[in-house]
Amino acid sequence: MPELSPDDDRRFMAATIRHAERHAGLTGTNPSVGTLIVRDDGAGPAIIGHGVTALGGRPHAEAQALAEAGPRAAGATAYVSLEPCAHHGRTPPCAEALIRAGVARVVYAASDPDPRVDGKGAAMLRAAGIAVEGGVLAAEARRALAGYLARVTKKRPEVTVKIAVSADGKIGRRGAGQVAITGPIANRQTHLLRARSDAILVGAATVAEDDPSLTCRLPGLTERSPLRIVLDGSLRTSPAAQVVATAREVPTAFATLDPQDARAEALRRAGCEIIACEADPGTRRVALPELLEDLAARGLSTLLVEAGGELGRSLISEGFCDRLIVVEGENEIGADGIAAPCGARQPPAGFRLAREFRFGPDRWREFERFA
Ligand code: AOF
Ligand code: ZN
Repeated sequence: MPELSPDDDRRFMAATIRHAERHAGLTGTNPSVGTLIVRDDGAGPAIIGHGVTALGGRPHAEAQALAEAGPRAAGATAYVSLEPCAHHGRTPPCAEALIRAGVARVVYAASDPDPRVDGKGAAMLRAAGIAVEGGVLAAEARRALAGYLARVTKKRPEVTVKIAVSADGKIGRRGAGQVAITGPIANRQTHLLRARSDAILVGAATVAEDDPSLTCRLPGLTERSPLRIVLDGSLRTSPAAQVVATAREVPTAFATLDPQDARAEALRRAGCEIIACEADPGTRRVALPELLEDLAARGLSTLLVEAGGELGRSLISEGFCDRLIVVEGENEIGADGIAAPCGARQPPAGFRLAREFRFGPDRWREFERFA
């Protein structure tokens, strides 16, 4: 069988990572992993099996790709975006399935930090005489797996802070309620971002000011509205707020310092969950590190923060913001506007531009933290 070249490896791994994106945000606490089985019978390399971690997390990607490839997997190359697992979970180890299928070579992108895997998957494959190559397009795969990797290695979710800023760098106008800054295309993109996140966090000030619903309203994805969390240390949110009024349809939680308060009881009766938080000893406000740790312990891997100025600023300055999305509209708000925590073109120190799109009149910029 002709050998696959390093160029083939990168090309098929890129396709594997793209394939894994299909179930991003839909696999529970499991990462969405992709697998392609490729063989070349002389007419050039061809994909004979493909798999992505199933909705909810199981079966894993490899099992599905191998099932599709059938006996032709023998002698083929398997591309996997994450090191194949080595543990007996609710399914037998994928490394074992690859060995049993007789694949000749396994190429994977990112290593799996889960202590039950962590190199053991690769070792099992090598011990069975399979050629194993790790680290192919590792950075791309790590980006796609960022939520899972943050939860396992940093014990906190991956945090994306998203802000919409006007052309003059404002996020709204005090006392004016919701101010439209971005247009329909960028707004749909925001809803897609919500659908792929495990939870959305906003500050109580944003709820008081904008009264947002924070749901995903894309056709076909409305049931993908993530958990809404309002950071409200002293529970000042009005029971008439939209997030409270719809708490029985869309899961909603309040992160507070006063879980025993009568207002907490009223929110519970309205269907909200109350998350008891620790206070930061200096500011006496909800301590963000502990809250993030608590969310990760609940199995949340990706947190989208639709930030007002202050919460965004705190997350960025405390080093918890992994990805910053700034959507810049074309209109100006004026001198009475609320200043954004950062500029749309000039990211905070330590961030660099990763991707940029135009959505109608709006500019969507994604900055990622480096170092
Ligand atoms: C793979 N392929 O498609 C995925 C993997 O609870 P379990 O038994 O499903 O195991 C969860 C762990 O499996 C998870 O922490 C991660 O290490 C790995 N995910 N591994 O070989 C896959 N989704
Ligand atoms: Zn597995």
